[in-house]
Amino acid sequence: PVKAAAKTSTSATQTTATVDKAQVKAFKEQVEKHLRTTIGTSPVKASKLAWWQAVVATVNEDIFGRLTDTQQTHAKNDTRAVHYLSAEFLMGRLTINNLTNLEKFDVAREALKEFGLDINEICEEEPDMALGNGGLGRLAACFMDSLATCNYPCVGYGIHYENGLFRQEIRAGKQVERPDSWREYGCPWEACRPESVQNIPLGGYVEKQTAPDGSQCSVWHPSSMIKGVPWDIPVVGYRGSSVAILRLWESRSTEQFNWDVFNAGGYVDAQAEKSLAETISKVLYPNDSTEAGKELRLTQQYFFCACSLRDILRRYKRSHHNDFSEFAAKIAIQLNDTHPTIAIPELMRLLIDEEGLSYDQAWDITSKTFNYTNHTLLPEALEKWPVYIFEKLLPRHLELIYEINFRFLNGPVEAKWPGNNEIKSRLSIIEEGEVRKVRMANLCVITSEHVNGVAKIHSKLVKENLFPDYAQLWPNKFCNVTNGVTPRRWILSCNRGLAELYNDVAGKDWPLDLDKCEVLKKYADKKEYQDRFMKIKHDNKVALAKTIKELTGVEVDPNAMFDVQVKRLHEYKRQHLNLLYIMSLYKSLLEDPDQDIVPQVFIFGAKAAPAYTLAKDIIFAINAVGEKINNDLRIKGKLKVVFLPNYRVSLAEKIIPAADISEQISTAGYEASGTSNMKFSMNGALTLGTMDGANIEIVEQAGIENNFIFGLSVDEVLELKPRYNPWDYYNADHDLKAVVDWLDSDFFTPGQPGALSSIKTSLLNNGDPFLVLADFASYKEAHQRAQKLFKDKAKWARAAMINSATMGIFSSDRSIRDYAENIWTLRSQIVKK
Ligand code: 7GP
Repeated sequence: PVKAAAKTSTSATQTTATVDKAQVKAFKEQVEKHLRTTIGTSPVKASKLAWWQAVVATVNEDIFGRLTDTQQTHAKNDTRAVHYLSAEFLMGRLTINNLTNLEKFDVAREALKEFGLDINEICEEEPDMALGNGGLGRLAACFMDSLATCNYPCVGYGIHYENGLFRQEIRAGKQVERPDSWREYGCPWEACRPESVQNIPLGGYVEKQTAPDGSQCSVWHPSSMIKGVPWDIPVVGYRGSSVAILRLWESRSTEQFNWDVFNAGGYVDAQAEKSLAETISKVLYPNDSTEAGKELRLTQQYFFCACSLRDILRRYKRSHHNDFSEFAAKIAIQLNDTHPTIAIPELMRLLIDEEGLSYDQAWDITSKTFNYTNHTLLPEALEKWPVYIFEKLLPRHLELIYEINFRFLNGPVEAKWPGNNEIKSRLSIIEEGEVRKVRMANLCVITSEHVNGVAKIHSKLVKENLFPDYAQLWPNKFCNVTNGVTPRRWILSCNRGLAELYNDVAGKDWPLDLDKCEVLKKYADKKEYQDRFMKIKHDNKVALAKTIKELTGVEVDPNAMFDVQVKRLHEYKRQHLNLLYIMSLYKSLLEDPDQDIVPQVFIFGAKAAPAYTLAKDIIFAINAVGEKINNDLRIKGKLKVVFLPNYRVSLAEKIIPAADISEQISTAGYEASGTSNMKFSMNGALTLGTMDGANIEIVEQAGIENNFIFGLSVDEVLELKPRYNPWDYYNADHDLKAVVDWLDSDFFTPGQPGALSSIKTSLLNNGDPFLVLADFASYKEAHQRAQKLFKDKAKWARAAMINSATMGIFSSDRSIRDYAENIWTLRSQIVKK
C-alpha cells in the first residue's frame, strides 16, 4: 500500500514521521542528566558544544552495551574475523549517522526541539573526523558501516592522527592549508584502551648467530621502542545489529626509551627524543594517489601494522595459546592498498623470531592470511621504498623480504620461465638501479590469496596491464569487487526527503536492501511522483543555495541547473576540462547574451595536495573565472561558478542531495572506480561522464539514455595516447583555441597576465597527458544534451528517478558480501541482545 504521493511537507531537514512521546521524554531526561553530571553545566548556560557532548553521551549509553554483546558473542563462538588494515578512515561526523543507525534520530530531533534547539545546528558542532584523503579513506568508512550492519566479525585498524587532512582556506582565490585539529576539545566517541598498549621496536641492526645445531639465525637489536596506544571508535550497524570497532593507534614514547638511555643530565635530550616518537601519529600525509616516499611515512605504516598484528596475535592466543595451526582459519587480513604491506614481513617476523615457527610454517600461514585491494593504476601511486630506508628502520624486515623474493624467483618463476632473467627482474620485489627499491605492490601480489580491483574495468586493467606476468602465473588470484557506499549515510541521513519517499514506496527496509528501491521505477512516469521527487530535489537545492551564500557570498538560483564536480583535485579527474567548457559557455553568452540557455550553477569542491602546483593553479583558475563570471551583469545571472572551500564529508552530505548533474569526467582508464558517482546517482543526479571506473556499471544499471556519456573509451585512450598531439585539436577547433588562449590573457586576472598560463602550458607544451583537448568537443556536446533534457521537466524527473531507483548494487553491503563470500569466506554472526 502506497500513501498519497503529493506530500509537500517534507523538507531537507524535516520528516513527518510521528515520534513516540515516551521515548522523547526519556531522551530528554538523559540529555539533561549528562549535561549536568557528565559535562558539568546546565540547560540555561550550556553552549551548543556542551549540548552536542551531552547528546553523544546519551547515545553512547546505547552503543557501549551493544558493543559488549557483540564482542562476547564473537569470543564465545570463536568466530573467524576480518581485519581491515587501512592508513586512512575518512569517517566524517558520527552523531547523525549513529542516531540514524540506532533509529533514534527523530526522537533526538524532537527532544532537542523541546529544549528549543535545532538538531542540525547542534550536530554542526562536531568536527569532521577527516583521517583520510579521499576515495580510499571514505571507502574504508563505508565498509565499516556495512561490516557492522551485515554482522560480520571484524576490526578496522588504522592510525590515530592528531591532525587529519588539512583544512582548506581560499585566500584571494588560492588554496591555503591550515592544520585540522579535530580533537582539540576531545572526541567523545572514542575510548582509550590502556590495557591493549603495544611496544614496537624500530631501527638498530641484525646480528647473525649460529645455533648449537649449526643453523644460522638472525637476531634483531632495535635502537628504540615506540609505544602504541589504542583508541577505539565504535561503529554502529543499522538498527543496532552489531557494533564493530575501529581501533586507531597513537604513538607515544616509552619510558625505557627515555629514561634508561638518557640517565642523569639527559632530561632535555629525553624530551627531544620523546617528541620524535610522538611525531609518528602527528599528521596524515595529504597526498591522494601519490606516494610520499618519506621515512616518516614508512614509519607510520610500520607502526600501525606492527601494533595491529600484535593485537591480532594477542586475541588469537587467548583462545588458541601457542598453537598456530588455526591461525589462517580464524584470521583474514585485508590490505587497503599497499600502505599496510609491511604487515606481511612483520607477521613473518613475529611468527619466526618471536613464536619460534619455521620459515615454511610462517609462510604457509602468512600467504593464507593476506589479501590486497588495489585502488589506482597511476604509476606515481605505486609505493617503492629505497632499500637504504629499510636498512635504517627495519633491517630484519628487509632480510625477510629478500628471503621471500629469493624463494619466489627461484621457485614458481623459475619453474614457469626457466632461465628467463628479464621476467625475473620484472617480477622481483627489488627494483635494481642506482637506488635499489622495494616494490610494495609486488610483495602484496606474491603473498596474497586474492588481489582485487574496485570496479570491473579497473580489475581487468589490474590483471591485464598492471600485473600481466603475475596473472599468467596465478590467473585465479585476481578478482573484482566493485565499490559501494553506505545508503545509511548517503541517502537516509543526508536526504531525509528522499528517504521518506522510499519509505512510502518501498517500505522501511530499503536501507538494508537497496534493491528494494527499484520499485520507484514503476512511478517514474507518474506526474505526482515526479513532482514529489523534484520537490525534494528543489528543497535540497534551496538549502544548498543558503550554504553557498554563507560560505562564498555568491547568490545562486535554486531553479538553475546545479552541475557539480566535487573530488580531490587531480589532472586525471580533469577539473580543467570542466573549466574550459564553462569558459566557452561564458564566451558564447557574451557573444549572444539573449540566447535561450538553461541557467546553470557550476559547483566545485576540491583539495589539492600542498605540493601539487598545477592542481593549485587550477583551483586559482576556477576562482578567478568564477569571480569574473559571477559579477558580469551582461550575462544576466544565467551562469554562476562557485568554489566551495574545504570540501569534506560533511559538506558532501549537503552538496550531493542537491545536484542535478554529477560530473565524472576522468580520462578513461584512470579513475579506478569513483564512489561519489554512486552517491550522486542514488540521490537523483544524472551522470555527465566518461566510460571509466564504476560509471560503466552505473549506466549499465540506469541506462545510457538516462545519463550523458561522452569521450574516448579506455581502448581508444590506449590507442590514441602514443600518437597524441594536442596541437591538432587546438588548431582544428576555433572555440577550443579561443578558450585555451584566454588563459594566457589577463582577462580573468586583471593586472596579472600569465597567472593562468601554466594550465595552457600543460595542455599544449607538456603534451596534455590526460587528453583534455581530445575530449573537449565531445564533452561540450554532452552538455548540450543535458541542457536540452533539463528543459523537459517530466523527462528529466523520469531519468533522475530511474537513476536513483537502480543503484541497489552500489550499496556497500553488496561489496562487503562479495568480499565475505569470495575473498574472506566469512560468515555473519547474529548478536544476541
Ligand atoms: C581511489 C580511486 O582513485 C577511486 O577511483 C576509488 O573509487 C577509491 O580509491 C576507492 O576505491 N584511490 C585513492 O583514493 C588512492 O589511491 C591513495 O589514494 C592515497
